[in-house]
Formats: sequence, structure tokens, C-alpha cells
Amino acid sequence: MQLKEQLFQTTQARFGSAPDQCDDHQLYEALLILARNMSQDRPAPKGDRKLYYFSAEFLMGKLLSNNLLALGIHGQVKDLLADLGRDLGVIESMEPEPSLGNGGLGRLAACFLDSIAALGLPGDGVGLNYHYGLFRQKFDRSRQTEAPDPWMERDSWLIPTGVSFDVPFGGFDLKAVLYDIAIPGAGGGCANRLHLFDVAEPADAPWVGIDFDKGDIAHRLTSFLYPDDSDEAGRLLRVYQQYFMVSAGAQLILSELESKGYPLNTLADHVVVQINDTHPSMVIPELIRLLTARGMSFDEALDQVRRTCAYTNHTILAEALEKWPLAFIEKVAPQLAPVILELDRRMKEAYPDPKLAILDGEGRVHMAHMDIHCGFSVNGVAALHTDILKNSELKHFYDIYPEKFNNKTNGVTFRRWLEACDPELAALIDSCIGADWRQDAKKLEKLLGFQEDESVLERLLEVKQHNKERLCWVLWASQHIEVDPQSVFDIQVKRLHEYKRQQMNALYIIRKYLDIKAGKLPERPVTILFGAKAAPAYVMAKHIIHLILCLQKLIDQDPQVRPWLRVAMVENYNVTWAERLIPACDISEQISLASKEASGTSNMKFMANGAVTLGTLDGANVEIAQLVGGDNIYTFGQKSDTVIGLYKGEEPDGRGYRPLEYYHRPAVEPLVDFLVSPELLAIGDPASLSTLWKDMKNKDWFMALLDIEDYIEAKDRAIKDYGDRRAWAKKMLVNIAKSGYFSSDRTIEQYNEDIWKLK
Ligand code: 26Q
Repeated sequence: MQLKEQLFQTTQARFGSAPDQCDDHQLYEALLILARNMSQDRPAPKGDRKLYYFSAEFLMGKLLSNNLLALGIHGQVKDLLADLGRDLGVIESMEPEPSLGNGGLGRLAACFLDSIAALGLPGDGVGLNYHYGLFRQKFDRSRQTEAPDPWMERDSWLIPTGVSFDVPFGGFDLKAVLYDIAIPGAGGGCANRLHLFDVAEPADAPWVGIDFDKGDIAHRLTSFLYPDDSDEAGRLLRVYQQYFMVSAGAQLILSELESKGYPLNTLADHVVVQINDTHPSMVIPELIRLLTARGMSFDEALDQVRRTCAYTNHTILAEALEKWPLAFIEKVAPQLAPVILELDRRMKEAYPDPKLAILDGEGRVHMAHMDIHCGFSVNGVAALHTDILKNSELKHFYDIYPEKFNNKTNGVTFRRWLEACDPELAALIDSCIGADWRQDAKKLEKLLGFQEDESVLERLLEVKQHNKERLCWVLWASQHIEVDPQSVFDIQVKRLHEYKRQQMNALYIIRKYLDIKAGKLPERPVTILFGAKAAPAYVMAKHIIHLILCLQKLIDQDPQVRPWLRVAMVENYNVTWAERLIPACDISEQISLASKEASGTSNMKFMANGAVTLGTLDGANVEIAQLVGGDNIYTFGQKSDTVIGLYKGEEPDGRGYRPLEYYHRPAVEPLVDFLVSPELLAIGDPASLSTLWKDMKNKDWFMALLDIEDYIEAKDRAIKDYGDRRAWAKKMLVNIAKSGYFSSDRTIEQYNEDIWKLK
């Protein structure tokens, strides 16, 4: 049937009217139904071995445009709507964004699903159907406040499956009901599934914040997604969520295995489970429990699970490594405790070193330790990160299991992060090198042949300018933020964390502000944009947001500074904002303290869209620097070895890092002290600003003062170089050309080659 006919039938059936009588939201719903049905009808990729990607987060972003592209009907739908006098972009904007993730880890899982399907590999996601995603951020008197973010409407991408499993908790059972989101593979005829489990009777009461009644687990288990830095309160509920997800997921695996007629003792031949950080780690003891309950010996069950499960580590921040009190697990899933104790006993027998224990002396279960002992693969997410895991963070494990450790540098899907979000750039690339980079992003390297082509360089600058103008319009329409499209766009978007050092960027802003006030003008006008949510309980992160919003206000009110320097933080940064901001960026801020950012993935998205990185040699920035060469990136700051030495107290003189000494440097003190200047105190909350001020001087745990001078120098240099438009366009071109390495298709091929072995 023709698409036009299908659309007509859908709107007739749904709303009793023809498409031209429908409003924007009705047309959106009709297209959703159409795309959902087309994806659902596609067969799963073939193969007798299947991947289950377990993750507490899948940050999918809006799906309409993405799925129309994958189904190969985006252009047709666009034309069809144009014939009706309608704009697909407007229709797409009707879609609520499902924010079922915090940031990098959740978005990585979404990119991976896209690539797994596009490569035609049999692999499904397993997660939870949170009714409210990450909170919606609002600004009120220069502070972050949080509001609920419902995303499910009458029609959504969820497909009820009729499948459910009983999950046994201490004292009660809960039914886990399975919903699927179909993931159509781009350029192929198959679709995989994202399996999201939900409680049978979700509460429909409005969201009541992080402190809701934890007793009401049966109705609220899937209510909301935990923010990535959470306080003690409510942690028990997170264990309930995790067990619910992995128990239902493990039962799904075994039921699919059985329905295909494979015996249980062939589990490891037909199934691979990728554990996305430690959030789903209880899948290991749960699988063992289910297998032994079906009559398998503990030895055999452990052997099967060991050959089935693989673990990805996303952090070296000790405070972020999950350690659950065994008492929690005994309360939530008492049947799991004996399995964990038996695993711990066996591992202690084989490896008596307490550093390798699953259960520590304080009765806490180290989830990562269980994953490493009981899985066959441990991977980091960028070369430097994996090296740090091997040589310091997980060294004791690397010593006993060197063969398990491997690196898989992250990637992003170019279908969303270049083709869809930057169509004008995609078309320019097509006109230079043809369209086959869309199947194989490495082919972007052919762009290197255009480095001396004036017209291409000119066009590249033009496309960037259009994207900047488009962003200006969105900023104005949504938040009444006015910025100059002729200024340099310097952008830092990521979760607010002290290690990511948004506070160091704020110190740069202060430097420029003071310079301008003193009559020393910058090379050219600069716009510094932020997008960042702070976890509601992360006090210091909220102080940093407050500081940035105060600086924004201070500068807004100052006619002397405004023409030269603008600062703005977008409200409620999410995937949709990223899709607008990234194509418009000139300078990509990747300024984490070296050794702390496992990989970063926005760095890759910016690079693919022709931004030039300003970054430390951390995470995947190291690989970006190697690929583009020193002329096409601005690196600065202390290296990871030095930083690791400082934490150990080795450097510079055996006494470790002492921020006060950096604070007293003449170039640094005025910047830090500006936090408690009369100008800023008049605008902001004195308690918040002075807390931050004291912390920076006396603690500065992530060493912003260590690198600030170097950072200012590098950023000034980048802004100066921007003035040579031709040279800058060349840098942009080299970055785009070399970005193909960071396609998640490459990452997934490597996972498949080394770990999954799907075909
Ligand atoms: C843990 C316990 C309790 C509550 C929440 C959490 C929690 C939730 C989410 C802890 C961590 C996260 C998310 C981590 C994350 O996004 N890490 C990022 O992963 C990216 C993909 O590999 C990397 O590129 C980033 O460097 C890394 O920070």
C-alpha cells in the first residue's frame, strides 16, 4: 500500500478524519503508529547466538525522525506532509523526549542499539520502563529546581507483548510486565527489540519527587530513574529496581533459549550478556540461581554464566563503584544471598587477597569484583581508561586475569549525530565524497583531499554559520536568550560534575569579564554556552550551576561586557538540545581532570560536526588528538600520570596537591575571589557562592586551579586562531574527516569480533 494511503487509513481509524484535517499532534501520533507498525513487522536478524545488552538506562531521545530514516521513508513522509502544507520538523517537535538515562552511559546504550540493528546483528536491550525519566530542570532565581518529566502519552513507542515474569522479592512476588520498543536497523530489513520491564499496576498518581513513599514498591518500582549521584535515602529502592530488571531479564533469556529448543547447558553457546556498568550485575547470581533451580549443579551453572557474561566499566571514580550491603540484598532478594556468599567463598579460596574479595570486611558486595570473577570479559571505554584500569584501578584483577581485559573505545551513531542533526553538513559531505560514508563512516577520511579546496572550505563555514543562526533562533524562542551569531560559539554540555570542571570554565569567564571591565578587550566576541543537570542531591554541583547563572545575569546586565562576552545555560539540557547545540559549535569543551573522564562521547559528536576540541588528555580526547594531530586540537593541562601521582601524594614533592598554593598565584587569586566579590554577591546567594569559594581554595578535589592558567592560555589561543577563517575551516574539515573512527558501528564491530562473536 502507498504511504499516502496508509497515513489516510491511520488518521481515519484513529481520529475519524483525513490527514489534512488533523492538527500537528494528531499527525505526529499517526506517523508514530505507522512507523511503530512497520518496525514491529520486521523480522529479527538471523543467528543462533544472541546478545542481551543489560542496562539500567537507555537514553533514546526522540524516535520519530530516527525511525523514519531507518525505515527509509523519511524523504517520502516529508514530501507527503509538504503536499499537505505541513512541515515534518514541526510534527517531530510534538514528540515528548523519553529521558530514560542520565547522560553518557545511557546515551551510549541507545547508540549501541542503533548500530547493532544497522549491522544486522541479533541483539536486544534489556532495561526498565521508568514512567518519569530524569527530572525536568528549571531555573528559578539562578538555581536549579526539579520537576517531573512524564513522557508516555496515549500513544508511545511501547508495544505491549503480553509476556510477563514473576519476580520473587523478600516477602512478596511482583509481576514484571514486558513492553518492547522495536529498533529498526537502518538500511536493512530487520528489527531488534528494546525490552523494558514494568510493574503490572503502576501508580498513576503524580510524581512526588525523590522522597516518595518507598513502601509502595509494587506500584512505584518503575516510577523514576535514579540520578547518577544519589544520597543514602532511597538506595534500597534502587536495589529493588536492579533485581526486578535482572530477574525478569534472566527469565526472558532462559525462556527464549527453551523456546528455541536449546538445552540449558548450551546457554553460553547461544547467549551473551553485556553488563553495562555494575547496575545490572545481579544478573550473574540470578542466572546461577535459576539454572540451579532447574537442576543444574552449581559448578556447571557458574561455568555457563562465566562464559556468558561480559562487563563494561564506565568509571574509575571510587565513589561511583557500586558496593551494596549484603543486608540490602538479603532484604530485597534473600534467595540471592546464598549464591553470592558461595561465589565469595570460592573466589576467596582461589584468591585470598582481600582486595579481590566479592564481600568485604564490612559486609558489602563489590559488584564490579563479582563481574570480573564471574565473567569472561572486562572492558574499559577508551584506550587511556582501559590502561588506567589495568595499571592502577583494577590492577590486582588484571594480574590474575590478564586475558579478560580489553578496550572498546566508545562511539556514537552518525545516523543521529550527523545525518539527522546536521543535514546541511551531510549534504555538503555527499557532494564532496559521495554518500557511502553513511554506511561506513571511515570513508569520511576522503574529505582530507579537500583541504585546499577553497569552495569546500567556504561552504563548510557557511553551513556552520547557518547552524549557529538556527541555534540563535531556538535560544531566543525557548528562553529569550539573545546571542550574537557572529561570535565564537564555545560549548560545554554534559552532566554537572566537579571532575568535568564546569567551574574551571566559569573561572575563564571571570577572567574575560575582569579584562573587559579593565578595558582589555578579547580578540573577538565570544559566546560561552552550557547545558548541564546536577543530581538533585549533589550540593556542590548545584553551587556551580548557581555560579554560572549568576555570571550569565551579571553579564546580561552589563552593556560594556555584553558585546564581547555572552554566557548562557540552556534550561533542561537533553538529547533534543544536544541535537541543536552540537552542529552550531565552534569550540568543544572537554576539560575534565586527566584520568577522570572514562571516555566522553559528546567530544566525538562535536568533532563529527566540525567543532575543534579544547581539551585535556583525558578519555577519548587522547585518541582524538592522535587522529587529528596537534594543529587541529587544543590540548592543555597536566597529564593523567601526574594527576594520579598527585592523588597518591607523590607529586610534586611527596605532599600531594595543595590548592592554596595555586590560589595564591597572582593570575589565579582575583578569579577565585571574584566568587565573593560585591558584584556577584549582589546577584547571587552569598552562602552558596562562599561555600564554593572556600571549597575551591581549600579542597579543589578535582584540581581546577592546577590547570586554570594553562586552560586560559589555550582557550585564548583557540579564539585567536578562529580569526583566520581559512585555517580554521581546514581544522574543521580534518576533524570531520577523522571522526569516522568514533562511529558506534566500529565500536560494535569490535565488541562483536572480540567478545560477542554473533556471526
Ligand atoms: C549509581 C548508583 C546509584 C544511583 C545512580 C548511579 C549511577 C547512574 C548513572 C552511576 C553512574 C551513572 C552514569 C555514568 C556515566 O554516564 N558514565 C559515563 O559513561 C560514558 C559512556 O561510556 C563515558 O563516555 C563517560 O566518560 C562516563 O562518565
